[in-house]
Amino acid sequence: MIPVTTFSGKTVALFGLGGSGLSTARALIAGGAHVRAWDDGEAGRLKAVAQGVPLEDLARSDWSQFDAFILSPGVPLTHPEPHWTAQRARAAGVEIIGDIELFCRERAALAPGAPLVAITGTNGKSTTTALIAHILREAGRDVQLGGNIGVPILDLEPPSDARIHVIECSSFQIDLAPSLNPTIGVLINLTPDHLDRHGEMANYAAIKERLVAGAEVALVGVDDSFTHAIGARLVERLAANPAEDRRVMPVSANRSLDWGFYAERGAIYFREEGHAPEQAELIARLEGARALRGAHNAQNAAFACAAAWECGLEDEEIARGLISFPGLPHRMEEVGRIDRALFVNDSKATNADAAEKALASFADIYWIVGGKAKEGGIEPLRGYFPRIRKAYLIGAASDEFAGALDGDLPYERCETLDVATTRAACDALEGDAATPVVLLSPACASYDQFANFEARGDAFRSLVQGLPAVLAARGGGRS
Ligand code: UMA
Repeated sequence: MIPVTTFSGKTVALFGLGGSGLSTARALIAGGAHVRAWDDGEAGRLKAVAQGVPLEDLARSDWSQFDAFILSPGVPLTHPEPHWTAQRARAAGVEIIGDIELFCRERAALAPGAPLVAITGTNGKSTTTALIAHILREAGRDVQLGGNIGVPILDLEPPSDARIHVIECSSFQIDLAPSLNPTIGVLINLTPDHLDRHGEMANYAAIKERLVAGAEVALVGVDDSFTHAIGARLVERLAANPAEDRRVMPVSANRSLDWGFYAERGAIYFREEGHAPEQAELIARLEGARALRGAHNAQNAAFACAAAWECGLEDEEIARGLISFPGLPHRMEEVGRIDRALFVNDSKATNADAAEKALASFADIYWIVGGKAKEGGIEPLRGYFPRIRKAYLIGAASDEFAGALDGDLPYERCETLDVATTRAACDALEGDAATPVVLLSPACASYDQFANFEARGDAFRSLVQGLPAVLAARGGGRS
């Protein structure tokens, strides 16, 4: 835990007693603050009481007594309308901040030079964050990994000069962290997302921009128009203010650059400004990096290489980390092999956009798809049908998806994941593909049959582990 000493002796209101709120309350109390916490839900309040966090119904509070207001990231700050607590805080002139801001202030007080790598973007930020942490750890660095990826930042070990904090930041968290100033800031990509919480794209992009604008080294994508514009703006600002000791480094996932880091033909390169193309340095090859298949992972890898390189790692250390990266659960996660067949759990793909990445990464796919359909269904995936041998439909979307596939792709209605897994495995093992892939990439939410996408992916993993016995009972894989 990182005790928050910067509010020692002060009175702080805190709202939202989920994972990050409870962690923040504990850290504030450990640092000597007087915390007054509340949550709309009883479950959070009960947990707080059990952990010795003092409750106060903030609707009845005198807000002039508070030195700060700590808000959980999931609670609306501005859109669709500010939560009532945010309105009360503003009316009383109390600053509204989150746990990342408390970390930044603690870092400034304790160890201002402590390395902080902060990662944001619309897609791929969890994989990139985990990959950076993995590469650094494999190279023997003392690494703390947390933030939006799941471990609240104040649950980590305190910052120090010899310890690197690698932190995933959501737009909600950046919005609550006005003094975020990472050593290395990473902005991977930007496409419209969370607009219900940010009103419009311009506002969402401006919030994301703050993470790199405050960084000593800003690693900024150039492959979409939003990040491209942000990078260009930063370059211009730094050119106009040479006294600012900051750098911008462009990163591309799909083309060589005049300078910066880029992925090209399965490898990651770095080209220094002013160097000729042939002088570009080969950092690492992606061949053999089994958890980094697909174009989207080339982007994640390019950023991770850039961040590790900026942390001072040697090329060989970076290459080793890429190869040994196990990947994140439920994201194109290899969960087994039976004979020639590979089994891949991509349960995190809860919409067509996400499923597209897995479909683009494999051939000879036996595709388990379905659940609670999203708007547009699987229509956007039609271009990938030639890669798919057969689809196995599960869940509430079965009728809709059968309609979309009819006449274009063989399919079978399986209703449940266990039936689909066995059917797909049998067909994959009986077919003539050299490396058939049984892929769970549902393009749907899981809620019709599972508590969440994690439960769906865990169920698939156990089904695959139990498959040899099931297949043996059916006669060696013959249905
Ligand atoms: N609550 C209220 N009233 C409200 C809204 C929420 O009382 O109007 C209370 C709930 O009753 C609950 C608490 O607030 O007790 C939940 O707070 P939260 O939604 O901020 O969730 P935490 O459990 O604190 O988790 C947060 C992040 N959640 C969100 O940003 C929504 C987690 O990111 C993060 O891992 C965690 O902090 C640790 O840093 C999750 C996420 O979905 C993975 N992030 C979004 C994303 O990735 O797209 C941004």
